[in-house]
Amino acid sequence: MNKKIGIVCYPTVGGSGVVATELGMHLSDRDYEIHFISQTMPFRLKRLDPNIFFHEVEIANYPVFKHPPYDLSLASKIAEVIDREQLDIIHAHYAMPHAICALLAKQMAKKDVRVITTLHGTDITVLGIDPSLTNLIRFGIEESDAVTAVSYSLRDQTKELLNIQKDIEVVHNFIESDKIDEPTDKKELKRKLSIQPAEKVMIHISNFRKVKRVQDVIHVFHRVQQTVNTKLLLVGDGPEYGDAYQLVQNLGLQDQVIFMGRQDNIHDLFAISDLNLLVSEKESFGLVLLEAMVAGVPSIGSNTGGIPEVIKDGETGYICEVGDIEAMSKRAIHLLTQESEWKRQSTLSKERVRECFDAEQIIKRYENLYYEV
Ligand code: GMT
Repeated sequence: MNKKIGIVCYPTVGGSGVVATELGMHLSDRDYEIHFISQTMPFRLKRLDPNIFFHEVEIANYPVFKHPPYDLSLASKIAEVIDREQLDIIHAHYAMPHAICALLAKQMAKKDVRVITTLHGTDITVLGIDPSLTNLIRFGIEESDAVTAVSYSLRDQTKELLNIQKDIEVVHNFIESDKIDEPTDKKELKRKLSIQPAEKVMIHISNFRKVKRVQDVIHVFHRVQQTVNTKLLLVGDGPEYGDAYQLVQNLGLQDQVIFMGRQDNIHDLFAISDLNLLVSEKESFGLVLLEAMVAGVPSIGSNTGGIPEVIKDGETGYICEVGDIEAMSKRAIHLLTQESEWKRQSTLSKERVRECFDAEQIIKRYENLYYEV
């Protein structure tokens, strides 16, 4: 048996939880013993695996607490699991509060452990610059035994915004690029969604937070559909859902935009899509871009954060400035009407994801780090 790793993450829908869960499952295949410590069972953790354990954090609730102290319960649970299961490493995903709780647990536990923190995005770009949290997050980073960031952009921002001297290793997010595709009956799926066989499909998948600029996606689509026979799939849910829905009504696009809510089977949706849009204000990586690439779907992304590290401009999609609806629409129309260019970029997308973001090589980077610390 290899090392014993405790993984602390947000279990619900969200890229950092997906990355943490996938990492744990890959490590268990490599004979590591994995202990997830979280509020609820990570949502992607569906399969039964004798090397994977889940430890639920019980939150102490008592009338004197105005807010039940989840963070302290988490730290206490991590310490308990370190000692009982004799963990070697705690890998905390997302600085707040996970890195800080892991460090507190390390001090409480009798067994010596190493703490690795992976920074994912808004833990730095939003929370890290909140004056009430900056010092705490800096502490979490400086005191961790090793720190990784999911993009060069996030590493540089962390160093600059928080004035960090410590080394931060960049380990990009990953995906299984050689997964055998389950046969998707594209025609049937399009028919079920009332999409004509010849119609093009644009897609946007997110948690519909302000930062994702879902309204820009709709404005781009509004322009594109004036030239190209196309439909838009909006997948996900979140605070901007209502406004997005209203905008679609106001623009008279209700017959062409399909709101799908949260969906599990993203692979099938990409199988019928021609173009993916991720035009966020801030985005440290954009995991959904990898899902699109695996399916051979080029993306239009905004020039922010880690997006330009994932999309190769002019090769696997296009990069446009944040909010530049006109440029995005032109690029989209170009890709949806120039079939040979679309095919070229579709092929390059599949190649790039295999070369640069394949789970096999990225998991090795994490394994090396575990041995280094
Ligand atoms: O930081 C967040 O907003 C949440 C986080 C999450 O849990 O989904 O998203 C971040 O981490 C993902 C996984 O590494 C990245 O793919 C996302 O780009 C990143 N989100 C932002 O930077 C807005």
